[in-house]
Amino acid sequence: PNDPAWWTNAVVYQIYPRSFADSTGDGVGDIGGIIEHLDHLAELGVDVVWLSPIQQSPQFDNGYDISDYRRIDEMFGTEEQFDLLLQGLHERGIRLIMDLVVNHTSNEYPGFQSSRSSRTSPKRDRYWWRDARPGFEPGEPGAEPNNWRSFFGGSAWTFEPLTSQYYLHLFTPQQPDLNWENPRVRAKVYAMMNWWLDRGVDGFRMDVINFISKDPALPDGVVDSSGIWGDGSPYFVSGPRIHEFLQEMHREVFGGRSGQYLTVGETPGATVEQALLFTDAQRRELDMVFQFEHVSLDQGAGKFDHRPLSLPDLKTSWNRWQRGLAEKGWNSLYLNNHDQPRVVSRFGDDQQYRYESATLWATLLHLQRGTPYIYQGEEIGMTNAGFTSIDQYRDVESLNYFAEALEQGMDRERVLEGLRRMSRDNARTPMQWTAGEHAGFSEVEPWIPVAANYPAVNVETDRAAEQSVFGYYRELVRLRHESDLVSLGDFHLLDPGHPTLFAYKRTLGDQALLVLGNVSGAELGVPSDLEAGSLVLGNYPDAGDRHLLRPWEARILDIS
Ligand code: TEU
Repeated sequence: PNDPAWWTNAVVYQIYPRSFADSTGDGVGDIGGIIEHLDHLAELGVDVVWLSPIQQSPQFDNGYDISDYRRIDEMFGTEEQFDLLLQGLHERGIRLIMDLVVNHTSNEYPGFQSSRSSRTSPKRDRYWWRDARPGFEPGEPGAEPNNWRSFFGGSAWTFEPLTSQYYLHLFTPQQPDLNWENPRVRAKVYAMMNWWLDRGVDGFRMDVINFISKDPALPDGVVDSSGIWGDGSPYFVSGPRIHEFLQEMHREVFGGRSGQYLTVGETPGATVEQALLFTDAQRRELDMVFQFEHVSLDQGAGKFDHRPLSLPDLKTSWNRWQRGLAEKGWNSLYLNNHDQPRVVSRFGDDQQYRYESATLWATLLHLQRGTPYIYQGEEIGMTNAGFTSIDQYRDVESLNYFAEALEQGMDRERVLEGLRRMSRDNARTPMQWTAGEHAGFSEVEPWIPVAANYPAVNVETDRAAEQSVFGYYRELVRLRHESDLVSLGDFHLLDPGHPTLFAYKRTLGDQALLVLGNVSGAELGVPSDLEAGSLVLGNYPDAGDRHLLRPWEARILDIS
């Protein structure tokens, strides 16, 4: 049928469970805490919850290292509580998608323990094992099978003395990569996915799913500035068999089902062309993908090497993705998640114009064509952590970077500045519910410090305020639900070169909306050809002067 899919006017809310709400008093968020706040999600109006991993894990990468795919980790609660959560969401008309982490498992996953135990283990080939590089002694520096670097620092290979071979891990050594060339690996993943769908969940967010197909020759990458490590990404980003595997997964898991599901692939490094192949509905691969172009524009040599965002670069990038997936395929729309610093601090003004800049970026994102994702805390304008000491950080990526950068002689203050801006912990501080102790997240000291501004920035205070970020997000969600122009209209970027004006149109038949954003803390004159229209929604208390945009002002105008 040509009816647009149900998710074309849906909004997804991401919960990072360990930082959402603690109901057991151990300082870590849990399922009971989520159940206590289901009405918060229903009042926001979201249609889907994406839940970051809650399966059994030793937590080297906060649950993205799974040791039992069919068991809830007791730190998050019981199997019964999970079923209560699912029921509580479904009762409110909200779907639940799980985080599918199948590029790698935990090193404590029984299958890996068997695989590593001997070269003749029946499960040896479920992971990537290789001999030392020819001419090198096993275990000696430089003997790694190739020069790929892990995303979290160091080599992507770890030597296992037990069998005198190395195993591949694109992330931590506790996250060995699964060998998807092995049909048994694929069959086990599909069986596990079917098990979760049979339990009643509504789909999956798929962790680095475009990394699962590697070039089996595992060639060296081009050596990077380190002079030691190579960039292996040409050999595992959207690799040789990725579309074959995704189409097989779709057949084996969703093919025989009639329900309304959602699959969203996290595809770092994916281009518009590749995303078209991933999300063209005729190809039966994925419904949509998370791409990383717009969240790389403020990065120099590496993630922690900051360069100021150029707005024209962002407009160009978003326009490329809007136009590229206009006819076929579908965009995910996000600026925040558990891996990204908070946008109000990153691209806005989290001091003087926190409300205005948070709601401006929300407008510019939510009025595009695609499915918007709201990350916990974004709906009240939560800011970066503001950490000043390395002792406050928890994220393995940040801690490894700190150690490595200091070892390479980088200035400590500069390294801390890089973390202050870009650490993933900026998104992982406890959800700020009230102005009370520990921001109402927990009765005890949380696993990671609460951001210092919680007395002013919290759900209770925000929802009682004249200018409520939550209230504004609720209007954006309502607009998407009520307007097919917002969900399905064409996207037309205006004035691409303007350094601080972000303006675009949406058109559908004889309907048209004009979105204006002043991405700056200074007043901005509105070009005369953009002054018309009746205000649909704005982030200032009054309509203001149509010739002028106030600092961080957003205006949605009906120009039909
Ligand atoms: O993220 C993959 C990924 O691309 C990020 O690690 C990104 O490269 C990095 O955060 C940039 O700083 C997924 C999960 O979202 C992330 O939390 C996990 O750490 C990672 O995969 C491994 O599972």
